[in-house]
Amino acid sequence: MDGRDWGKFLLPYQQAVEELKVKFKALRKELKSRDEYAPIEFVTGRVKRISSILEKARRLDVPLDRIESGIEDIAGIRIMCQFVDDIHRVAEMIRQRKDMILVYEKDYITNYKDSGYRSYHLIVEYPVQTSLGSMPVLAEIQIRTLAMNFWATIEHSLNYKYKEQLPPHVRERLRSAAEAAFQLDTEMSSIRKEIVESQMEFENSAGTVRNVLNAIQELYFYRKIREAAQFQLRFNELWEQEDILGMKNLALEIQEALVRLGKHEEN
Ligand code: 0O2
Ligand code: 0O2
Repeated sequence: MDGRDWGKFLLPYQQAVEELKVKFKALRKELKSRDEYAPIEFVTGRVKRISSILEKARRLDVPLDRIESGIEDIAGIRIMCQFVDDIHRVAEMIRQRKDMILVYEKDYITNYKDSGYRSYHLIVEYPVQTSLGSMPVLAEIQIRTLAMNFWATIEHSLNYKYKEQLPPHVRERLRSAAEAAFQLDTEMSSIRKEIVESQMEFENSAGTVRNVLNAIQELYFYRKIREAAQFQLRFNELWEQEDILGMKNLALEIQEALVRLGKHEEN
């Protein structure tokens, strides 16, 4: 049996997973604030368990002194997207990054696995900064839609439970469930435009409501009680009628009123 110090061996992988999670979560945040729509839904990550590393080394015939290069997913990051198109956008962003080097890609979306598994995998080399200097570690980034993730999570847990000895009829049903997940993704992609537009519309109207309410507060602040109360009444009416266009016009009117009062500029 290998006498290596696993704690020490896994340390750079843990660091890589933590850092990559922070980086991709930050990317999500940045894209969201810039785009009002983020191609990344959520990010998870894990370091492979020692028993799984040993099992994989045995299955792939990787000598234990070569697992650093022979097993590519000791550090694993998973990026979940709403739509299939988003997967390609995220993959392209990873290809362009300067803080990791793309080693190779596996397109299990076009070439889905026999099990029915679909995902886009990128194997990257990520330099971890240690006290002894920079240490490159391999990491596997899996990019998938929520539907692909739903299927893979359940299939993985069933396989785990049945120790990869799933009865043939169950395998067959899982394959058709994967097909159903794929149909769902296709259907969602086809209405994507409408979904994205409605998301942007929502963010937009939420912003308008915020602007109107803040401006009314400002009028109260400057003791323009009558104007503020009138605007508040009109706001209530428009809110009741869900009149977005009317709300936008009201926002403009209040801004103009504030400018006229000369109060807005003074601050
Ligand atoms: P939020 O805003 O709470 O969702 P960490 O504590 O950072 O070391 P982390 O990232 O919390 O570890 O753990 P993990 O297991 O890597 O990732 C879990 C993250 O994925 C959490 O987000 C979960 O909320 C999110 N997550 C898991 N399943 C789903 C899901 O089905 N839908 C969505 N939208 N998110 C999911 P955070 O980072 O805690 O942030
Ligand atoms: P974990 O940590 O349990 O997820 P392999 O194909 O396994 O001989 P390879 O080529 O290194 O070896 O890996 P591959 O297939 O490119 O990707 C490995 C990872 O992809 C797996 O990790 C899974 O996370 C995921 N994966 C691949 N195929 C399937 C599948 O049929 N079902 C599910 N649910 N996930 C799959 P591990 O090793 O399972 O580790």
